[in-house]
Amino acid sequence: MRCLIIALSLLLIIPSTHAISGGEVYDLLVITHPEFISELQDFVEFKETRGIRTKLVSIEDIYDGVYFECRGRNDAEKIKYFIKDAYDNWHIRYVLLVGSAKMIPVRYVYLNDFSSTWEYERRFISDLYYADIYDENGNFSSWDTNNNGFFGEYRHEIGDKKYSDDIYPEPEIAIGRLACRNKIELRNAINKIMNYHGDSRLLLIGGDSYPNDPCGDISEGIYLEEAIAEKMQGWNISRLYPPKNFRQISSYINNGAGIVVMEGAGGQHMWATHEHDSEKWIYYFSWNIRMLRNDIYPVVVTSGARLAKFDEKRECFNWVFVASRHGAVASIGSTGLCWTAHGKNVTEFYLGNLHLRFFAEYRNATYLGDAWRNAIISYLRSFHRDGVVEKAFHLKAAEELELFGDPTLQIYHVTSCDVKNSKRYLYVGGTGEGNYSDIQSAVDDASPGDEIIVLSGVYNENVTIWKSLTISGYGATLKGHFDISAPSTIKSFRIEGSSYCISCESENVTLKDNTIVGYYGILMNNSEYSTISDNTFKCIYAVVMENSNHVKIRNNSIRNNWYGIWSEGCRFLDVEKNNFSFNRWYTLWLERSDNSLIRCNTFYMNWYSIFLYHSDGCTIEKNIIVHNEHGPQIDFSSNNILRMNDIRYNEHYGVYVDNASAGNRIEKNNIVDNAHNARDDGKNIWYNNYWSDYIGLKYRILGILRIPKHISKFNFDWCPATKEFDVMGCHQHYEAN
Ligand SMILES: [Ca+2]
Ligand SMILES: [Ca+2]
Ligand SMILES: [Ca+2]
Repeated sequence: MRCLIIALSLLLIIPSTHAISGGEVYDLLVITHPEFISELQDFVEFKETRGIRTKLVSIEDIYDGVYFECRGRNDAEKIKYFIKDAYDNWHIRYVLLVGSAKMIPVRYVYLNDFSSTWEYERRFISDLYYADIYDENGNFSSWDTNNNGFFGEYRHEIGDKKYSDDIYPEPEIAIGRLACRNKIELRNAINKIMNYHGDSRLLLIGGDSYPNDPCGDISEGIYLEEAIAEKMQGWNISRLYPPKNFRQISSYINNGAGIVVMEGAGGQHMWATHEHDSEKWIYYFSWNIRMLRNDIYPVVVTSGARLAKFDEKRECFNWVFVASRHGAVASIGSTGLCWTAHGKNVTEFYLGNLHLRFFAEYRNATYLGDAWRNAIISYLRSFHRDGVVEKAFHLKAAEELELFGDPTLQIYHVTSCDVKNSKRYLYVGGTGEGNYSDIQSAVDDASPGDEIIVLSGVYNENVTIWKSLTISGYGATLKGHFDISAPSTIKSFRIEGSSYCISCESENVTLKDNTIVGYYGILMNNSEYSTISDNTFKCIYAVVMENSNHVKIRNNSIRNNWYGIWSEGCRFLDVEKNNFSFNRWYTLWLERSDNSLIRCNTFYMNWYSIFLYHSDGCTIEKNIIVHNEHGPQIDFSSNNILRMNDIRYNEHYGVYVDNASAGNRIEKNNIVDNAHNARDDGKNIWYNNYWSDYIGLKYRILGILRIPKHISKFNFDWCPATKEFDVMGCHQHYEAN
């Protein structure tokens, strides 16, 4: 608003020959059909509260000369003169027309675009007419310089003669239209404008507009939208390339978007595109728009023939977006045939180029109408006005660009907060436009926070990740390794490393859903607060970790390795719900790894199961430790708790504590049918365990008398349990998950 006020005050300094001394000043002029005057009161008040000085005028007042002398040969020209007077006297910068083509006259232009006969378009609507007030010489821009009653002529054929008006339609103001046919449509449109908040999500919908094009054989919609995405960095971008069907488009819009771009083909009431080089159409119809249920109202930008043509009975696609209850707050599309270039020229010429400029301006504009106006100005100034066909197409692209909506709609700009939360998706593999062929190139190009989608295939490379990314495999195998030095996520890969698969030297790394095959699986160093979950390992060493506190290791399948988890100097580990089985040497080795929690894991048929070495203050509970060579072993480790575990059928000791360990508390475990159930060479506390070899089970009276259970060498469980403990709860829960 500050910018606008400055601009207006500059205008006030410039002496105007038409200025009424002490006169009114407005930002926005609303020209309405009289039927809507009362409906628009709320809207005018709303605009005023937003700092937009608004003047509401009915076309009858214009024709009756209530404010300014009524001039003009026809109604459209009368309105245009009025806008000129309002611009000169009230210093308006924006105009909103309220009424359908029948209610507020439209200007048809007669531009011959030299297209083939069957699609020849003799005339089309241009609301730009009302916005181009002055010509290049500072005179009223009539758009009928040959004064024959036809406007915007360009090689217009009458009989065997061709007529042209000499116009250069650079707009002085921004204009939008609410092409309402009734009060319901107006109410819907106004409600959305008044409840508009904006959103940082940008939805790009497109495919191949011209299959088998001769200019690169690309998917034009995608190519253009990726160029738009470049201009909209920081936005949270979703891509439907191409959409599967109308349902998918609707569900994405219902999900919420701040801007929706649909680059494709069209036919007034329907938009369509193709898969790459496919002739089959994928449609989206005006009745699909009417079924939308979104609460976040986007600005919709379309390409496609006559999607903004609003002078027929048949529904106008772009207008339905704004007129329906949900849908869009505003839309921009073409009232005519909508020329876009083939192949890679799509971004260079015509509407595609104009769209790019629109988004470039969008980023800098305060109000939506400014983006529309500035894009047209920048576009008209850029092209060479030589060449008959080119000129026709260029002029037409600008003249047919229709904004349905409030030109003073405040543009939503992404903030640093959005930028932080936004992410782009980069694709590796597959056949999509712009996809990378290797993962490292995508990593190099990505920005922190982006996600890299790696499609199915085998990738022979070593990938270095030094920024915060999510890298997701979809059927992808990496033959090589990931080196991670920033908080990142690697998920759903198969990784076959020649020496190791993943090395982490960063905190907050997440490694999830991977299949990891190598000599070393994961090497972690100084990776605090990282997570290793839901992976499958087939390695010599599955996980080797050093100096990494607070790491979560959950739900992994660690089977058929030599070493499972080897931890040195990692405190506060959280090892839960893993399946450790058939590992041939140390399965869970914790060395100097104090205060760790080992809970609800299964240890089955391993050589060593749990080994605490110089580790104090750990809790080992509710694990199932069966059929291993060795049950839990505690060496040089004190003050740990071993509780509620099921320790059964192990081939050596069920529980072994050496003479350098003290103060460990072993309670409420089931210690059943191990070769030797327990041995304690130190001074530890055994309490209330269930022992399969407790004599009190055989002679119940001894149990009732609480005869202690002797533990070799020098210790006793003073209160042995006579019933097994149920430790299965968390395991069942795990299975259910
Ligand atoms: Ca003319
Ligand atoms: Ca002009
Ligand atoms: Ca193509």
